[in-house]
Amino acid sequence: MTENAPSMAEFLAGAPKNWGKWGPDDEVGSLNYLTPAEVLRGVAEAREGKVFTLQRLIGDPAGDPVWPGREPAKRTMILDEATWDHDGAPQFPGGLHYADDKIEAFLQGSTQYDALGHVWYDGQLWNGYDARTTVGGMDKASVEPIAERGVVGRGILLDMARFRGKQALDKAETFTHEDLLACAQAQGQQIEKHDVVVIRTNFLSWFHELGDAFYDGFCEPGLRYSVELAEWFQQMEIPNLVTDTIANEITTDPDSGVALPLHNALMRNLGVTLTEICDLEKLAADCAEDGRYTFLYAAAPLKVHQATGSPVNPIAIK
Ligand code: UVW
Repeated sequence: MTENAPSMAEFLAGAPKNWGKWGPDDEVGSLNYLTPAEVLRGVAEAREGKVFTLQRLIGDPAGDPVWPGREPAKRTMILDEATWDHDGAPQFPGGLHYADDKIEAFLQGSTQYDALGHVWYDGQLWNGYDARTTVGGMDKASVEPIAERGVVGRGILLDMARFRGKQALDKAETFTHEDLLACAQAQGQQIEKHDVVVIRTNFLSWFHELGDAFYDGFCEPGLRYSVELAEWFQQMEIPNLVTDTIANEITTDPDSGVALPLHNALMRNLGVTLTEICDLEKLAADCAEDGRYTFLYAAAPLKVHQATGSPVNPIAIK
């Protein structure tokens, strides 16, 4: 982190806010835009019955990319055939054997939804909730209300890697909403109001190519915060930003040195949920093949009490 970076509040001065728009008790923010009519607009995109799951494999033998400081999920076998196959092993009538396992995982570790209260500054979360409500578990703006309602609407894939003629975007490569619009135009589609915006960078393929060196000078590519960018999200009433990177934006703003400002501009200030570390490769290949980049997007994060986020396996249906 840059020593003399401005504070988040200074950096985001003039950024738009949606606080209070859905009442003083709201905890799902821009997901409110996904009304039943918007669900049906998404359903209309499911025309061929092709299903794509967007979750990365937890416990992938090839490794799990995670935000620095977090660890990949660890799965442990608790019961297997070796458990039952010795003297003194528990016996069930009829000779029942079964396998049990458990995972120990950061809820923000793999493909995940961020709760709106996941990030904050100046002691306030989304909608103005006091940041002390996070202590010991999220009393406000946790993932629970998001999981309770589910996320269903029209999704649009913006394949930024393909648009820029690259196998994958590079470290610290940035783009803006103008680039997203140009990408959509090149794909022959338009981003519409209330679309779930899904961005492919394929940056995590570098994780598999570089191994541990992936984290040297860690700086992901992605959207770069500006007031205009935040205003575009607000005017387009985008409910959800989904990407295949760990944190959905350039890790550190190149000029100011501020880390993850878009997290705050979108989640804290506008109530736009973030979905991170998706696998968009099969979906992107299909979109490139048939030239159709829109689909029904559906995601059901897990209902975890007071959690800051939740693993999820989003689905795109064309
Ligand atoms: C942080 O907020 C640090 O990480 P993420 O939103 O990518 O889980």
